[in-house]
Amino acid sequence: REYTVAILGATGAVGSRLIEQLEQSTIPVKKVKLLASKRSAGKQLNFKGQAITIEEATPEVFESVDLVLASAGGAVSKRLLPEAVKRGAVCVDNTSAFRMEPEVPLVVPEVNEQALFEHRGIVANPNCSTIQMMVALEPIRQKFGLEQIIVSTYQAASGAGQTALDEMLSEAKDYLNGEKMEGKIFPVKGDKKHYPLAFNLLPQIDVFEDDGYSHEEWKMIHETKKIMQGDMNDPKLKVTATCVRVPVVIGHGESVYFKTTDTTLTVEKLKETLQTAPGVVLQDDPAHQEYPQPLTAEGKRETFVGRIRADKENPGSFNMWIVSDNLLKGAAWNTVQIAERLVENDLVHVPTEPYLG
Ligand code: A2P
Ligand code: 11C
Repeated sequence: REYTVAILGATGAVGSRLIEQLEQSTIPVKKVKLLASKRSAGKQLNFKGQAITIEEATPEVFESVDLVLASAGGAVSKRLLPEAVKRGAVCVDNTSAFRMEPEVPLVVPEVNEQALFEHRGIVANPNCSTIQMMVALEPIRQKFGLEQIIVSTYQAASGAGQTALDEMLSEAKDYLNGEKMEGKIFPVKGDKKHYPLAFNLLPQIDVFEDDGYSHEEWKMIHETKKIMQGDMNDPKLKVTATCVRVPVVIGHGESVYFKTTDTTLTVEKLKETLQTAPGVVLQDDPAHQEYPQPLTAEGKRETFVGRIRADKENPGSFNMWIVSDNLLKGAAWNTVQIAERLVENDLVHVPTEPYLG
């Protein structure tokens, strides 16, 4: 079987990587449709060297589409993906629109691929900072049990999209030219106040909840529980997070402190486990100053792990440092990887009782 694949949000930061990852994937593609807003309709982008005209995303364009890879924002997904499912397309959604719906599997293939078998038309791709943490921690959880995760993130500007990234780069130019930096997008487009990100750190990603956590922190906590335990509220695994935007272009960093259930566990055993874990590259050699960095992770599909240290006062607890390309494993590659698994398992069919939002 060959598939007609639509990329929704094809002109965006993730969209351009979706095109590239689909070009490199094992999915037999019959036809590609590139979709964006009215503003981009009529412009052209290449797929495997062939110019394709961008179409405005409307419900009707999904007629005869088999697979949709969506990354045009939550509101667009909410409006259009049910329309695509109605027309028989299976959707892999990179936005947060449906992640917490019980009918929608939230999938990191290295962790919970089996959840794909339950899909009812829409599969959700987790948040970028959640995905890389799952890839690194799941093999540890499987072997040694996991009781608690305390994570602080260092998230790149590109996580907020292409226009936000462009703003940070122009702020940097202004700063170096001795001009005043004027932030209009960060920390959150449309929020009450804005601050420059260049040469700065912003401890706010997404809007704040009533309890003082940012929505990005909320996502890391609840998505982790849904992916690892199947239930976003399961209290068994304790998770807490602090999310910070840093003036890095691509690549999220995470400092993770975790408590296993094995008080005899050593750094050596952890390294052995991570060395053979799917999707993980162990980069941990302090003697040679080898550790993960955003600049070296950029453009790679893997999740890089290093700086593993035992908490000497709490046996079974450890610190480690995780970096991955937020636009690839954090977004486009995980999305295409899910699509590959749907194809391999012959799951590109909308069931008789589809989930329509
Ligand atoms: P466009 O370029 O036409 O605005 P990013 O996350 O990098 O900001 O990219 C957002 C993506 O979502 C872009 O491809 C953008 O297309 C697309 N998009 C934004 N609004 C809509 C909409 N109303 N319908 C379809 N696509 C949209
Ligand atoms: C960021 N993690 O870095 C966000 C972007 O839920 O898919 C991804 C938002 C999401 O700003």
